[in-house]
Amino acid sequence: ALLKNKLLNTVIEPVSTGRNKVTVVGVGQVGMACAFSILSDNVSSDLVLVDVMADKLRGEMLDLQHGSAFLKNAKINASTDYSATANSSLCVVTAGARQREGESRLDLVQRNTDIFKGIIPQLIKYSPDTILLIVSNPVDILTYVAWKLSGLPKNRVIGSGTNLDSARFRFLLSQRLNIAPTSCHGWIIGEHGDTSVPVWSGVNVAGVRLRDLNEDIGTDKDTENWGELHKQVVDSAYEVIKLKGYTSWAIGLSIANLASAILRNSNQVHAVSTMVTGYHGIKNDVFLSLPCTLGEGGVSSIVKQKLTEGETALLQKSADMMHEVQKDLKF
Ligand code: 6V0
Repeated sequence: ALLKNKLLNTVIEPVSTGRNKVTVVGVGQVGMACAFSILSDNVSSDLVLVDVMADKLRGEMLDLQHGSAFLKNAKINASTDYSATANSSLCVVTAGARQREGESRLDLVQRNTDIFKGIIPQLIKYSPDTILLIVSNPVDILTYVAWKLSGLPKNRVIGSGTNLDSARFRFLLSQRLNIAPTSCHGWIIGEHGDTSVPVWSGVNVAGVRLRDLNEDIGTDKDTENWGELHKQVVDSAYEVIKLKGYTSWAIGLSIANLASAILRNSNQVHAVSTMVTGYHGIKNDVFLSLPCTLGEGGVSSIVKQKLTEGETALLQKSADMMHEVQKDLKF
């Protein structure tokens, strides 16, 4: 008899419930930061990596597997074949080209749409009940592309959107106020990119609205120039890319945070990219970030933020721009 059979009396063959199985497509800087954050935060104990670069994929898998004893014994797999992803509760898509120095997110759109044509149908084939969490840029448009290619209901196709921009904004507020980021409340909505909208009308600490203390906050009239913080948020990715070549840790942490809300069915509110048709006067089918409750069904509701006229106008402008780009895309 095999040693294993001398050691163990089998009661049943182990079964996998697959309940918190997560697939990450793309094992570049962003995909690996997402995978690492998801594992080290114990968001999933069953992770599958997919990429087209077989050697890099296997190397990343082995490197993580060697750490599984420190990751609460998580199961870590990788394959270039999508059958390994079967029955994933969540699929995080980070595959695709990234911005080069000075390139905008929108410059990537057709290249990454073509890549998605090979990815999204495969994911859905093996996990028809999954939730898609799109990270590749330009994230809002690619979330629309993923929604189209997947045929999934809109609640189950989510873009990482401005969850990261909001975190950057809260960090910058925290630096200026010397209060922890989680105690500085502020939302960046709209496009994850150059036309994102800071909702200054709602920025608060402990319910005290900063606009009640400085009615010009966020405008050109403000002598303290708080509006600079939003400019810094918009420039964040460009600055980090210029300095280190890519961004990774913050997006990875932000994805683990979203994955946790979804898999734990927590109904946490996050600014994520969702279908916004009919909200804030937006008419076209576009995806932009609004504060959404996240759970095991994906987006279950959208918070009706009271936006000022100016904020609504900015959001509508983003929506028009998304639509302009989308209508020329070739599927
Ligand atoms: P990277 O390090 O070049 O990795 C991309 C990975 O995708 C590589 O390993 C490729 O082999 C893989 N890939 C390419 N084509 C396919 C395919 N058809 N199937 C499977 N895998 C494939 O890029 P990086 O990881 O830095 O960035 C990935 C994407 O994330 C880019 O589009 C970035 O712009 C985007 N980001 C999005 C952010 C957000 O907030 N939403 C933040 C940071 C980056």
